[in-house]
Amino acid sequence: MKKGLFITLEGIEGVGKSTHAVFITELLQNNGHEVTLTREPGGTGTGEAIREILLHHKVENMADVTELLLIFSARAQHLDEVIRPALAKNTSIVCDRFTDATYAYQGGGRGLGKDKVRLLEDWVQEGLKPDLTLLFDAPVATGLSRAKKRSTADRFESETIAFFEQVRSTYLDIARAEPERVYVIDAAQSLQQVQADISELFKRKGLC
Ligand code: Z5A
Repeated sequence: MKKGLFITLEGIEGVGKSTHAVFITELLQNNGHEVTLTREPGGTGTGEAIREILLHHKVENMADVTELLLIFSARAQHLDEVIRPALAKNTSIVCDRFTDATYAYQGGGRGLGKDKVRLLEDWVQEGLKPDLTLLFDAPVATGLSRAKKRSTADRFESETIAFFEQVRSTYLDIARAEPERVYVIDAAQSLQQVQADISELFKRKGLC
């Protein structure tokens, strides 16, 4: 039986995470892996209810710390109900966003800094980290224009360009700090080229 891997997909809005999550899940399944595709915030009944609160426009004046704690509440449930049980059965997880998003959005974008995020990460994850993270990187204008074409803006998507620039630059800092885990994929390329790059990376890593 193949070992279950914890794979996360990251990047600003509209860079193709959800599209590539399906592609990666199928790529792994076609190569004999059992895979659960999931997302954050969400992935469980409790997590999806928290997601509604986090993304909903009607929620006004949410304090940044409240947002951070809600995200980790959803994550605690996700780890307990989905991620840890799957990995224990050697089922791989493909997760559309995880804790790097918290460093990027709450730590960077909201300006809460790394330390509060790290404190919660250590407590809730007890050392569990993704085996592999794909950071889909594209200029903010590219991501936002793709996201706008697809749906109306949620509470995060209504943020300023400066917010998303900070999110993007925090993500790139993480990739520089952890090159053995985080692979940056140029998401400004065509869909076909991005997927060719993913396949090439997975081949190099012996995953397909
Ligand atoms: N959030 C947070 O603040 N802190 C956290 O810790 C976590 C999350 C976990 C919800 O995330 C929000 O939660 C998110 C951050 C916050 N902020 N927002 N907004 P989400 O992942 O559900 O939402 P999202 O980032 O907005 O996802 P998205 O808009 O669905 O983007 P995407 O998944 O990266 O892209 P996509 O849906 O696959 O593609 C968008 C469109 O572009 C679609 O029509 C594609 O066909 C097209 N596309 C994709 N790639 C290409 C290429 N290469 N060429 C041309 N067209 C393309």
